[in-house]
Amino acid sequence: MKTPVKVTITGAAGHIGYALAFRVASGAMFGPDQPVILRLLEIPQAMSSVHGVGMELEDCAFPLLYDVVLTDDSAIGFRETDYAILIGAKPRSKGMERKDLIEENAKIFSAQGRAINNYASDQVRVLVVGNPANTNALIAASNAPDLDRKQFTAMTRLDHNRSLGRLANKTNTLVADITRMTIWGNHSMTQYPDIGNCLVKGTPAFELVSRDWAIDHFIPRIQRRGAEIIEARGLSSAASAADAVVDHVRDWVLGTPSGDWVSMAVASDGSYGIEEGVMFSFPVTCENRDYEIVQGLELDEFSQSRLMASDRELRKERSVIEELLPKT
Ligand code: NAX
Repeated sequence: MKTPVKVTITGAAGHIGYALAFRVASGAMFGPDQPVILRLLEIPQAMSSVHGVGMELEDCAFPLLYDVVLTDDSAIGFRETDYAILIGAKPRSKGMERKDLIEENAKIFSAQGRAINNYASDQVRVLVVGNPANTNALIAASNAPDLDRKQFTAMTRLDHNRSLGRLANKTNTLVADITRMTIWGNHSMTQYPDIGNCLVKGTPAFELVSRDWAIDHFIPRIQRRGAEIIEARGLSSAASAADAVVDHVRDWVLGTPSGDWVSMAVASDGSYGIEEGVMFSFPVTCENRDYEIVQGLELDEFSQSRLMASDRELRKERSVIEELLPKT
């Protein structure tokens, strides 16, 4: 058996954390021969609830689960961790402006960035899920000066998977028949789900669906899918979000299939004219816990304008928390 990997999940008593912990413990994330140690990090008010999660994990008797640590202390939660999955975030309360939401979360994620810098493995890989995910990832990475920016990512995989599901449904194919889906930009209403490079059983998607369908139906549906789920369930996406976390980390670690890519929000290196440093969702290929932004894709005027709109929004979000970013 391999040495166990340590996985920290913040907000583990919440909806997504609860759906995720069991899948990680079952081996869905790292494979059937990789033991795991879970560190479930919560706020003091949720410790009773997270103890219940710990009890249920014990009751599952997962052979791959070597240990579970329940804590509200980030020094313990992130100690030597290999993977930090940051889900816990301050939700938007009634009357709260988006600016206030960004500022409140910036405090949480700057503290967690510092804790990861100080306590985690120097090879840690970080995935930010809590919203506003891209900007939270930016502030966490900025507060971890000893780590590489490439160790920090934010999640747009749920949007990516939603897009695969929708296109498969429309073309009456299987999601496994579709490659090269891309989500560009922010995990927000400005995200750009792009099927311009998609192949469906090897055929360009735009030979099977019209551009009008993409613009008038597909893009807005993906952008509003979260609200659609809330309307139907009365609760926000949880199982599908946890599933997207599993997919994101699994592909980052084990690699993307040849000829395909996935969407991850990562620090821009200036590719496609996006402001350097902002956490922007790009098509990426992964290998050995590393990623590369796919280069050289052709973007028409429509696509360019969508990317720029999301870039503008991310710069604006960054300007809200500029003062909280450590000076370099
Ligand atoms: P819940 O409110 O059910 O759970 C959040 C949990 O985080 C709670 O148990 C809370 O006690 C804990 N928490 C809060 N602050 C914490 C801190 N400083 N340290 C540790 N734990 C803390 O929310 P849930 O439905 O699980 O959603 C969690 C976050 O994911 C939200 O910000 C949500 O907006 C975001 N999402 C992001 C998605 C993405 O694709 N990037 C999609 C799903 C989801 O909307």
